[in-house]
Amino acid sequence: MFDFFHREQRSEQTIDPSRIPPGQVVTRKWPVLHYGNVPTVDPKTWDFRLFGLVQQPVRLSWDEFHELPRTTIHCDIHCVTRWSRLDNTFTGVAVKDLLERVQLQPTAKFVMIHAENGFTTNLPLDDLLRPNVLLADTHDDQPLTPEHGWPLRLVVPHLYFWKSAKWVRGFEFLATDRPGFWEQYGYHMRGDPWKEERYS
Ligand SMILES: Nc1nc2c(c(=O)[nH]1)N[C@H]1C(S)=C(S)[C@@H](COP(=O)(O)O)O[C@H]1N2
Ligand SMILES: [Mo]
Repeated sequence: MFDFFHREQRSEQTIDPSRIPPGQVVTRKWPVLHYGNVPTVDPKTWDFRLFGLVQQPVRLSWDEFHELPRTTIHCDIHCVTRWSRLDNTFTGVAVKDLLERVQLQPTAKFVMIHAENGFTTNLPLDDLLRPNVLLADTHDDQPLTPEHGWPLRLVVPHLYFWKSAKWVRGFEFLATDRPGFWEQYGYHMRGDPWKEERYS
């Protein structure tokens, strides 16, 4: 216990303050936060859909999705509830690699992210297309736990973590921005932690 406390203290002292957005506190734990229950997911019926303003809608089965090229990213997580967790490693499929499978209509400017049980979150298309935005199934070299989003979660490192939908199942491309689940309750439409875009 004492040793644990000691290590926490020492690690706090070595954190580069320029990595911590305003109003955030560093944690070494990884809290679990979501609305509703952890879904039960069956790989046989699971799919990932690209639809909305696309030339041709795409539906990838579990096997098709897992044949896509894999990418690893290193990032910090910033939650709007004021915890930040530094130095995470996520592995999965880069969104930019997945989107090579689909041709967007030129009017597509926003994305609604769809997850299990009707959870949604909205993003500008430019934020989704950043090179280190990932559909992850692995965290720190371990498969994601169901509570953290197994079999697949979005990771959008440069925005508050509620945009990183767990149990994600598809992207719907839109011409105009529409609020997702938390955004309808007043969370910000974009959520940049460096600008403290917490609520609107
Ligand atoms: N499907 C789904 N994804 C979700 C949420 C949710 O309620 N449902 N909550 C978001 C919120 S508010 C946060 S802070 C992060 C928390 O992720 P974690 O539990 O892995 O820390 O998940 C996000 N992804
Ligand atoms: Mo959150």
